[in-house]
Amino acid sequence: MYLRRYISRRYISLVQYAGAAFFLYLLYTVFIARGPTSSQGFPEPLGRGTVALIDRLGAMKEDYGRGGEGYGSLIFDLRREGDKQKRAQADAEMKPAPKKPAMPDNFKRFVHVPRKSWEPEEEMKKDLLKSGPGEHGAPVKLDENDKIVQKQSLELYKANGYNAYVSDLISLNRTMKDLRHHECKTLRYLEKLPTVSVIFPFHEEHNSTLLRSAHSVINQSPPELLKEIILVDDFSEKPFLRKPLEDYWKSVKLDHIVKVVRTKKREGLIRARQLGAEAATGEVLIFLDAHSECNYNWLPPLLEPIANDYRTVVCPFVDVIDCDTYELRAQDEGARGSFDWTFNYKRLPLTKKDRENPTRPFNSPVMAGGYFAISKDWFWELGGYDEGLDIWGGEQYELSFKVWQCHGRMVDAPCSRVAHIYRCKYMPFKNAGMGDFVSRNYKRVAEVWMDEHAETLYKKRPGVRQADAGDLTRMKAVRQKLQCKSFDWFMKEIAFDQDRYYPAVDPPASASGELRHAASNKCLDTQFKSSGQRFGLRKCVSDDANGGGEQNLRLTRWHDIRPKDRNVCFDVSTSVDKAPVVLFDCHSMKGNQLWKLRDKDNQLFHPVSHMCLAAAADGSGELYMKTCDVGDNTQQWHWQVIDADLLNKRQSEEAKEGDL
Ligand SMILES: *[C@@H]1O[C@H](CO)[C@@H](O)[C@H](O)[C@H]1NC(C)=O
Ligand SMILES: *[C@@H]1O[C@H](CO)[C@@H](O)[C@H](O)[C@H]1NC(C)=O
Ligand SMILES: [Mn+2]
Repeated sequence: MYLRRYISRRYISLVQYAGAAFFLYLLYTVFIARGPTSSQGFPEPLGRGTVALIDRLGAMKEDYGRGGEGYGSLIFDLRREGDKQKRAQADAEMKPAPKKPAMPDNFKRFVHVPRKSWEPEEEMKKDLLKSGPGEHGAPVKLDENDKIVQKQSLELYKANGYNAYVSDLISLNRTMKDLRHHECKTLRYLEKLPTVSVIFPFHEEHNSTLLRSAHSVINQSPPELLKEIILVDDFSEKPFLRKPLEDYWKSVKLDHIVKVVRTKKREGLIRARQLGAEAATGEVLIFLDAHSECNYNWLPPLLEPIANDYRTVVCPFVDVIDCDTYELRAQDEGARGSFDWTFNYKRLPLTKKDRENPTRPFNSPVMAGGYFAISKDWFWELGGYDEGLDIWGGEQYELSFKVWQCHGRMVDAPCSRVAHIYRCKYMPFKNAGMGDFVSRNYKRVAEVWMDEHAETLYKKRPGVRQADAGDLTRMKAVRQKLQCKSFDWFMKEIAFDQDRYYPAVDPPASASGELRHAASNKCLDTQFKSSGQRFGLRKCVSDDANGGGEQNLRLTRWHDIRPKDRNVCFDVSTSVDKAPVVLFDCHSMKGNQLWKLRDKDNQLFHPVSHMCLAAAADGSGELYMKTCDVGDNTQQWHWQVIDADLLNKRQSEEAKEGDL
């Protein structure tokens, strides 16, 4: 499931560019930068890729009643700061007046706070001495020959979508592997920061995993910042999750921090989060899934941008807890979040500026899932979540669009890292009899926030157009009241490069149609396989119209190869002889999915592995990679149609692309 997708590193341009970036960065630190950014940043190549994101909790429909109250915000009074005000006035005369950022009174107190290091150095030293299963994020492997263990673990696996048997073997206070960029440890943050309520919605979560999620928050958070942890039980039936859960927190004398609130019926993830937010008393709300572990010093980098401007929403980097072994590992080193026009969550590369400093928070158009920090005031000014959204789906778009369009900002904070278990193999929760709730949710988001761009979504997903969105009055009133900007502004200013990677209209292909194998005279056929699967050759449809298959392929503007009208790409992730070729979700960012058509030799060259696409001489079996050899007809391919001008133009430009 979690094959790492390496993105190509073009070392030469990188070195040239590193020099330039360093020079710019020096200018930046000398003339512009204020605050704690003391690190010198060399740009990183594009991060490793595009693992499927946050899984979801299923639940039953029905409305959760109350809406959030809006808190009026006060305009921050600049008059007492004479110079600043004069400067602001001068600026205002230069430019058309931007909307003044409102700042609620209670965050004024952070304006002149000095900075300090929040590194938990003593705890980290003590942690080094600990040993045991899973400590320091190490994997736990079960005895494959022990039938009883295997049977019990399979049962727990099926019930949870992760190996809960392994979870039970690991300390509830296990130590973490520090995955942060080393420069994070040198940063200083405001010595006073707002207080926090951490909200964990859950449904039938496995007990040790749930308890570890809360313990990790307690262990990794300065006590003065952690106001409370709110466990929102969405109508679970497991006996432990009832009274024993509350008794547990009393027994470890942490019930003054950990609170349990319960829904009265199944509400789904979105309304469970909302219920947690209503119960919260901290100044900042942090939403996490109940199968998470926080890493060292995760709070200050999440909170400081909010203390500076309460309308900034901050997301941590989300790392991976392996669903089999509970091993902790990095997912990637950052990318901006976005979407394609069928509303799949997608990633966009960091900009040059983002890469100048690997510790500095960067703008992200769309949050990855349910991991974010937001000031309570801002959350309720935005009306909280749209409670008309059922179960899951669309809520990350709803919140992200309204944060940006209503004069807020959303950033990812590289120095704040939280690990998440991506469920795998088994999906324990079913969405019984709910109909197409995802289309309904998407329609609500599109109708309220996307203006004329909704039409593009409806064209690509006709089910959304047909869905009944229901009453939108409450969310439309929020947009009206906050005088939010247009979706067109969002697309032009924030998701400005999305169209380049995930366009509304596919640009013409450089080569297309059948791809005929010279040795066997058969055609490459992806056979409607899905992401992660291999494929092979079949008799060409043009030779035998009764044959069927999926042989209409495209070599695209992103230099990847996709079956027509699908968003899966030929992907190679190793460089050994006979390396398999699989279909994998397209990321439009080259790397493992980059192909170069050597049209003189009829080869399809894969620069990352430095090998060529091949198949057995008789056309049997699956495709694989082979050391390139011009005379070898098992690696020669003929496209049905080649647009030679377009191909040459794109391939010669390829080297220059990718650095925004
Ligand atoms: C989890 O619940 C089971 C009973 O369902 C219990 O035996 C076990 O001790 C619990 N684990 C923890 C960590 O409390
Ligand atoms: C974990 O740490 C907490 C203190 O944060 C302590 O009360 C609890 O007993 C510890 N639990 C285990 C299983 O070590
Ligand atoms: Mn999850």
